[in-house]
Amino acid sequence: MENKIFVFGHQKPDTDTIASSIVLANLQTALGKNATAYKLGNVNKETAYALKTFEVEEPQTLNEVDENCDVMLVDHNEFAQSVNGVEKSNIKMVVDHHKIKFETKEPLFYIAEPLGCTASILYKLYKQNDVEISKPMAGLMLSAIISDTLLFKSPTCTDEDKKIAEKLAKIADVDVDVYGKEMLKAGTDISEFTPYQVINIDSKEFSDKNARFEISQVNAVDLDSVFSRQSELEDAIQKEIKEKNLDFYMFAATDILNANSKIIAIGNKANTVEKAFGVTLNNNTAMLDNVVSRKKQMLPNILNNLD
Ligand SMILES: [Mn+2]
Repeated sequence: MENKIFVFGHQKPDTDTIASSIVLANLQTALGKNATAYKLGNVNKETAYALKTFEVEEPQTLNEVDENCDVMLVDHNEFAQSVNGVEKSNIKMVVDHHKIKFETKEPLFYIAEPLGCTASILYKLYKQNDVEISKPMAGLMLSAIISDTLLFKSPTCTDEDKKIAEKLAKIADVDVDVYGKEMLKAGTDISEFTPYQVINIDSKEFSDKNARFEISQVNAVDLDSVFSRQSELEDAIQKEIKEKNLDFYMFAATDILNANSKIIAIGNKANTVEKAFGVTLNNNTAMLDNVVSRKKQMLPNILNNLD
């Protein structure tokens, strides 16, 4: 038997990372390889909903790999976001849709496309290899596209992602809009989370032009319920600012049904946020119309307005 291949996505896994790991392992198995999907951390509620709907088992957790391991990476390529020991392992393949910061040791398959989702690239790999897509695999790929593109509302979404999602929905036998909203909603339940956990669900720190700041994002269907916790969220944010010595912190609750974000911005340079989006903070909050993507909207606007 050929060497076992470990297939996995990034740390703090999202739906694309988990779905794409399972799907690539499935495709490789169909092609005669001995491939198994793994996760690098707990799955979130949205992903759990997708797995349950399409009756697919959650992958086992992988803590580290060594020089004897054959691996395939999905939905990431930077070693800092990957598993411990990845730099020593034998990387056989990367399938990804992020900017590339990757060093190769050996020749490999590197498949990158600027699409909204890794799963869209995997759909094309099934077609190229003439492998049939099962209903559960179609359901997972569809879930990943819905998640990464916020049901096609994110500016990261391409026409190709939309077309592929329509084809997958037919195989998965679901109504994209109905299923998509239910799946996204399942991921927005933050009632059991402490304020610290809420602001750290999906948070990234950045530094540029002598400014250090953090942008945190949560998906929501009911902005009022998120903001009923504003004062305790602000306490948690103040603590982060102090501990990390940040110039400002922006917390965005993104309304996934209406494609807007309501923010809390705090810190010495919080006025950067006002300039970036042409808004005035009122009680530390503002509404950003049509802003949903950190990668394509929030971060670039802020970077363009740092002093
Ligand atoms: Mn992705």
